[in-house]
Amino acid sequence: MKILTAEFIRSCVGSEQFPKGNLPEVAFVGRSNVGKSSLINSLLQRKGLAKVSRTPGKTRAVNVFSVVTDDTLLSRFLLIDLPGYGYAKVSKSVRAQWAPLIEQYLTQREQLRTVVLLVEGRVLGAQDRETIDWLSAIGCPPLVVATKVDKLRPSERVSALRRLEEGLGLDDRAPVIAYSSVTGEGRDRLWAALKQQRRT
Ligand SMILES: Nc1nc2c(ncn2[C@@H]2O[C@H](COP(=O)(O)OP(=O)(O)O)[C@@H](O)[C@H]2O)c(=O)[nH]1
Ligand SMILES: [Mg+2]
Repeated sequence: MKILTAEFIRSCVGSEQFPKGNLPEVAFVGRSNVGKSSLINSLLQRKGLAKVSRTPGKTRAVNVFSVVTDDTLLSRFLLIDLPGYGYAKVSKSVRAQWAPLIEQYLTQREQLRTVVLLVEGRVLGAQDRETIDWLSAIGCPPLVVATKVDKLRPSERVSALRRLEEGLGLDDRAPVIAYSSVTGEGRDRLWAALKQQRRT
């Protein structure tokens, strides 16, 4: 699978700025600092495309990228980088502004093909299960990706991922995809899942 083009289109701070047209969309959600920007860069093989920020919670907009691949199953789509949620460092009033934007995006888009939820491979976040339940309830059951799996010791890896799947209530039909933006592990599996998956 070759990425022919991958480019930033725009940052949306209001729903009226969401893209027009009918290209399929793949949206990425996750807690701030979970490794979302790194994963997007790794997936698209473009180093600085999505900013990798050391300050958690900086991106509050819905960022739209346009992607063209050489694969007919997913040749042209929009990659949507949704703002991270759950920052301690962002004030309540700011949070109140952008949380509805995520919800508007997820509930309004007919073009939305897949929602990818990123969780940390090492730790089961308190909110992760709730987020899956919420996404499922609004009609967007997510594809779940465990990030930063290079940080798992080989001896703990299998049990850690199993614990994660159990904690998230995932079953064998929808196992977590183990990903590392450092080693590139999981990239092929994630692409395969994205090509396959269609929201029902
Ligand atoms: N070891 C390791 N660190 C990662 C990985 N992905 C991201 N990071 C680090 O985690 C931090 C947050 O990454 P970033 O992509 O900005 O997360 P975002 O806030 O979710 O967009 C940065 O310091 C990254 O270098 C990974 O796969 N492995
Ligand atoms: Mg980021």
